Amino acid sequence: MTTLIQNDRFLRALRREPLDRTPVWFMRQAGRYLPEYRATRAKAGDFMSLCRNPELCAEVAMQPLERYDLDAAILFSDILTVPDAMGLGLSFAEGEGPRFADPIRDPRQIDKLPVPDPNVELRYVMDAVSTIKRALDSRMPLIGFAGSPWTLATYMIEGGSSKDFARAKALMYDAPDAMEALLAKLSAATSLYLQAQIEHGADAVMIFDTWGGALTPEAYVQFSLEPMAKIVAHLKRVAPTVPVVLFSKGGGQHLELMTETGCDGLGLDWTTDIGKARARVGAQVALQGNLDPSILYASPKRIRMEVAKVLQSYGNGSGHVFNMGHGITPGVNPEHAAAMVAAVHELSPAYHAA
Ligand code: 1CP
Repeated sequence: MTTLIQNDRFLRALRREPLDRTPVWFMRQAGRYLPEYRATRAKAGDFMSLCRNPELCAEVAMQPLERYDLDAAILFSDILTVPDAMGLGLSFAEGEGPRFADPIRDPRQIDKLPVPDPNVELRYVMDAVSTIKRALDSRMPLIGFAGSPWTLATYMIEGGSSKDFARAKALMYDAPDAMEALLAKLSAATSLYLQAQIEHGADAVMIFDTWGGALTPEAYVQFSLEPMAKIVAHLKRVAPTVPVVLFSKGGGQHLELMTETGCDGLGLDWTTDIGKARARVGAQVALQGNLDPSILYASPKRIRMEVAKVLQSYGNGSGHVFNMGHGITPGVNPEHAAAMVAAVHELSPAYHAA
């Protein structure tokens, strides 16, 4: 049974239904820029212990909602939980990025990788979804998420973050069949993972393709888009009414192809003009974005001006979810995020007048 959600602006915008104002949430809204997040993480010990504790996940997922008048909550977890569940051994050292103890260094490892059962190896994520849902008490929708197969593959092959994706791209060019086998496995694992998040209460899901923009247009289609399209097709079969948002950072030139996957919304980074994107694909999908996250380092007055420009560029009517073009960064003053949210509240109703 589905319970009615009190504030459903986010879901209505994804369905491009009429609204009173533009909904707003932001990527990494629960994170290191908030002192209360840092306190909870300290209580957990480290980042993965936080992710494995459903009560603390709910605590941090709710923190931004207490500070700001937002229209969606997002699951607190990470995209790298899936490769961890495939046995690669994820850890986050203090002040450093992610590390895999057993990265893929030989294509022969790929065939042996298991497709995890989300209700077993990723049980802690499902428990976090259920616990956050309970804490939300139907106030607003909960967004579930996963990484794109390509983005996960880069971390699995590099063993962590990378600037040039040297190993991942070498494998892609020298052994495309091995790369496709890895991506197929990740598509299967991610399809089940997102389906399980929906079964535990996620009201919409987003696929983060953070590194899709590092590929040539041809490689993007083969190695990033196609594996994501398989996931969208699976979700549309098992949960046709749950909106799916695709976000390829640096993927502004591929919006038409992304739309053809059958997704409901596209996340845009700040290098794409949202008005021009709407003219290209706005009749078929909603658009989410796309304030430059660095604007939050400027003054509240300047932030308001830039929010106004994004709203004006999208223009009249529904189909826009206000967000930033990427996650909020740890050095941002939380008051500046408040200025962004307030500006969306004040300035967006004019674009929804009957
Ligand atoms: O030190 C800490 O407390 C850890 C910082 C942190 C946080 C708050 C990491 C480590 N992950 C997260 C949470 C997280 N990650 C969320 C939670 C929900 C929210 O948005 O509030 C989400 C959606 C992610 C997704 C994620 N993790 C992405 C895709 C989105 C993006 O930002 O591009 C990626 C690439 C990761 C990998 C990751 N997790 C964390 C780090 C430091 C990294 C590496 C990033 C890189 O390689 O540059």
